[in-house]
Amino acid sequence: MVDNEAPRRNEGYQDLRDLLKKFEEMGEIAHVEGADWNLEVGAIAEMTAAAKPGRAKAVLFDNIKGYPTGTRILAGGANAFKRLAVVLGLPEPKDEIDLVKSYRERSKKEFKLIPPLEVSSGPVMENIMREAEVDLLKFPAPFVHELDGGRYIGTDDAIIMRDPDTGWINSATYRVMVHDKNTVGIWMSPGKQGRLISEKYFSEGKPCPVLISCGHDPLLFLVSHQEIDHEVDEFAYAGGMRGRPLEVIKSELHGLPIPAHAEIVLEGEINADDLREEGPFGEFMGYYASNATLLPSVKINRVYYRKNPILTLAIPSRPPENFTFARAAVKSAMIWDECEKAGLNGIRGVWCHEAGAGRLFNVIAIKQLYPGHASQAGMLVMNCHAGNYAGRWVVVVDEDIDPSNMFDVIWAMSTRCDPPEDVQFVKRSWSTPLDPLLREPPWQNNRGLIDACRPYGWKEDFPKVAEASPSLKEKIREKFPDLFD
Ligand SMILES: Cc1cc2nc3c(=O)[nH]c(=O)nc-3n(C[C@H](O)[C@H](O)[C@H](O)COP(=O)(O)O)c2cc1C
Ligand SMILES: [Mn+2]
Repeated sequence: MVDNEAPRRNEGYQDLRDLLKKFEEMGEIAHVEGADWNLEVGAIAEMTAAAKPGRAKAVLFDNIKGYPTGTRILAGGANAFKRLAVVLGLPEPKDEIDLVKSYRERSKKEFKLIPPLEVSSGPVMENIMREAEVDLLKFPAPFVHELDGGRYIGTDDAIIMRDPDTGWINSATYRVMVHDKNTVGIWMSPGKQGRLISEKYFSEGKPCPVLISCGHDPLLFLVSHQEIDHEVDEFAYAGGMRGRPLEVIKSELHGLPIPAHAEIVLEGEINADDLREEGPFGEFMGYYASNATLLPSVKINRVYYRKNPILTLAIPSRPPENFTFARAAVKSAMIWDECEKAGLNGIRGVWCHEAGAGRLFNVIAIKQLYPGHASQAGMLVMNCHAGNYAGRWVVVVDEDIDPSNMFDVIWAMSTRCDPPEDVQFVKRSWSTPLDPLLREPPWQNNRGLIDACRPYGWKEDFPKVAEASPSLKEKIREKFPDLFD
């Protein structure tokens, strides 16, 4: 049953094209003409995002070398305060924690899963290539970084699969390399939901049906690259976030749901017995941590695409990356929610720092209410589903510290944390071959929990902070306004 009574929060835009018009009016798009898909597109996207974390414009490439006018690439769609607020249907935030709080408020008050709505057609069906017509080189898949092993058509993508046992649809972002005009490779880290689903098909000797959406509304990318609970359909999650169902069309070959307003969607099967070399690819922790490997290849038999298609592009690299701000904001809110649902009291803020690629350095602020509270908070951040994969550091701070402000966090670590007492280690956690510290399977890593709160036992006696009081600051601001413009 589709819930059509739900509020239509994102009524303002229907798909990526409408959204681009809006971003244009907001002055949030940088246009680039004539860039080469070979290294230039990737370097421009990487460099512009890194120059202004959380505030860089999205980059729209047209007249890409060797491709017709109108065949475009969009990089960093939602990766800034103003644009992320539009995509999430939230007011423009003042700062990081304000964004996290308004996301949470919305999800607490209004959020429920809204299943996708099946429709008979949509813009993605404007063009279809079938069987021998399939030619992936029609799209300007970029060769992203100098040491990569090939061209990547899927970075800001959504890999859509159906669990053969339950019918659950999973949508996830996994990188997709082009092998040739009708073959690609999808790299899925051990334990990822799509990988578990594909292994079920393989264990029965069957190929795994798959859709690969390579251009779409940034909301689809946001839900596909977050750690959403097992057996929760990301499309229903996206529907819940926007307040109306995502429209989908049944695919021709496998009846999988094609987002009706997507730009480019490939359909095929993953074949466990046809292995091809995939990678290497510069990855999100900022390294080439793993070499090329042999992976099941994906034979593409259908391509559905809009006129003048737009490929969406995310650039994993040395942080800050062109997707890590948006990821950090949503992940911070999800971790906060999960900790609260696990019973944690007194949370004042959570922020997943971009320097940790939005995963490896996460900070929670609490008002300490009982002995052991800080350890509990740190362990929950480290082990809840949204915070677990590929983590490294969790820092717990008191409520007077803004967890998104690195200066404050370092001050707390420097003055309230006694290393041998306040740093704890957790071993054998869920990581990935992309972790530069890991050299072989099983891909498990070790973590540090830094308790940078005032020691609970004597926190009331902890030395007072040497800083003008809020009331004195206020008086000074009023009396000498010119000093503080
Ligand atoms: C730009 C980008 C690229 C990613 N590439 C991969 C990848 O190649 N393989 C992978 O396992 N996870 C990749 N991830 C992380 C997954 O998208 C993320 O863990 C997500 O939760 C997976 O969905 P699932 O929980 O349904 O498996 C990527 C994330 C982003 C933002
Ligand atoms: Mn999933």
